[in-house]
Amino acid sequence: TRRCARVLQLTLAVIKPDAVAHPLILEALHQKILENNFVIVRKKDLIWRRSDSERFYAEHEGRFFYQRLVEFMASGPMRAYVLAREDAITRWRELMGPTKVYRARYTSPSTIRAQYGLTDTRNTTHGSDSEESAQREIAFFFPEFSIDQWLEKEEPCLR
Ligand code: RTP
Ligand code: MG
Repeated sequence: TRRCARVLQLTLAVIKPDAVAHPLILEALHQKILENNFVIVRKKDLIWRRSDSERFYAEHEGRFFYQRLVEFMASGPMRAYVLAREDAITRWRELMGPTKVYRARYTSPSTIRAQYGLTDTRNTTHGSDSEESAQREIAFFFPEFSIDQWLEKEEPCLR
């Protein structure tokens, strides 16, 4: 095995339908990913069926925002990325900012959600919140992608 120049971590980042709908916002978010030294491991544009949405957000079933969340996430095209970086999970969530847009605008105005978010549901982006959810979510969006194969072929320094 090679010496590791840096230890990488994978995360799943999703650009939600509200942001994909606006070409300038979509491009700005893509640039932000590159500027922040993420390696784009995989990228895919897709549209969810309602049943995909319900499966992905099953843990939120019963919350007051569940219906509008699953409806919104199946309402139009999204873009999903597998991203690699040191501390990818935390770094992407820092760039997104707080879930609630009003809070984002108040406490962290330079974040993605503060700049482009519309509401707490239509808040531009999603990011995995732990290594366990990153694994699950990468498999959900990219069932054909094998982390182990990628590791062997391309990047032996993953954490
Ligand atoms: P996620 O679970 O997607 O990683 O997002 P998160 O931790 O930033 O936010 P969480 O509070 O867990 O919310 C899960 C999803 O529901 C949407 N949401 N809508 N009041 C609302 O309309 C509302 N509250 C939360 C969020 O946009 C997030 O995708
Ligand atoms: Mg959450």
